[in-house]
Amino acid sequence: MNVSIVDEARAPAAATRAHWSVDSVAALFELPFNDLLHRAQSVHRSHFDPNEIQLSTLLSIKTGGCPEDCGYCPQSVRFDTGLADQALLPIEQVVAAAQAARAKGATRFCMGAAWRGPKQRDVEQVAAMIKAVHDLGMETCATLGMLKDGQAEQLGAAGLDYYNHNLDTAPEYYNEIIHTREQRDRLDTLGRVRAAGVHVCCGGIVGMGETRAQRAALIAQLANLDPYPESVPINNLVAVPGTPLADTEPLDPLEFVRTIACARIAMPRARVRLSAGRSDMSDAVQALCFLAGANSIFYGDKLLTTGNPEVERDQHLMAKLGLHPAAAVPRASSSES
Ligand code: SAM
Ligand code: DTB
Ligand code: SF4
Repeated sequence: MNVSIVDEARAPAAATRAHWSVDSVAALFELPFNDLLHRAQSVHRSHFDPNEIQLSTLLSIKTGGCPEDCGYCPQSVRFDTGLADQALLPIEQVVAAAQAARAKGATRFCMGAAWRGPKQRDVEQVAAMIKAVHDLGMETCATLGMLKDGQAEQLGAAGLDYYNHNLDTAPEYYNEIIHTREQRDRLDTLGRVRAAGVHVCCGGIVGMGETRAQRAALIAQLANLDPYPESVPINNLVAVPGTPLADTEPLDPLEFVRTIACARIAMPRARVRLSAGRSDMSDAVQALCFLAGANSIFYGDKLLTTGNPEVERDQHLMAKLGLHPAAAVPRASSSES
């Protein structure tokens, strides 16, 4: 199979179209590990400072009780995970968390809500939070579920830089994991975000029992979005007791590194984020992910409801690897798109 630089050479200067067939991504996965990492690091270096890392802090602004049935998620009302529900936080608490994240060096603050999608009243309340976080000089991100017409515009007008909405897994595996909405619904929301001029943050989860071919299909699908997302979170499943995926066999860490490398090659200018699952990763595996082209992490002691490496551990890791944090780039003057 041809794994030359053909696809990459067709990638235009901006983050616009370069078609990736599933076979061409699958062929990347099959490369000898050193060849794959060399290629990914070469692509990475031609678009980014290889020692720069972007730091995003997450906050769950509304927790649990979600009507959806995403098989990986501890926040679905359908699974008994022992999680305590929490209504939408008051804006003061959100701003205090953003200030604390900024003080620790985060430049992007991502607010997540366990909704199928926000109601109009929710959009108004979250818009006020976005404006307040934006006014702190941080990049803003929100992940609130499916959006209706006009909602992305409202969030964008409040100062939203990124909207996170993941494709999660390959189209042919999707219905094994989620039954309450289609991948098409997700693509529609992503279209609304794009049309509103808000940056797209879209990735997926690996380690959910999918095949390598399905991991390749997920990366190809993300890369073929036109344009591809500015920000691509690659999550390793956090297997939470009580969820249908609780007993899933963990993914080989080197296969996770390969997935990062393929994402970097297929989406050369995207911020590829080494996302959920870092708590169980050694420093050595994380270093390989950075070598493979990951240049962003979730930074802070918690993800939404599960753990993340402590800030001190991450600071130590960054110092050991000589990684320095990226500066905040507000949407109007972003160089990521
Ligand atoms: N409710 C909104 C939605 O689903 O669009 C926003 C919040 S949801 C928790 C955001 C994303 O977190 C999901 O799309 C999924 O990719 C990721 N996620 C959730 N639970 C996870 C887990 N246990 N392991 C890894 N990633 C997870
Ligand atoms: C994303 O891709 N991963 C983050 C963020 N976007 C919202 C969420 C990970 C959640 C992991 C499980 C939890 O902590 O609830
Ligand atoms: Fe709800 Fe989002 Fe969890 Fe799915 S991933 S159950 S939509 S909170």
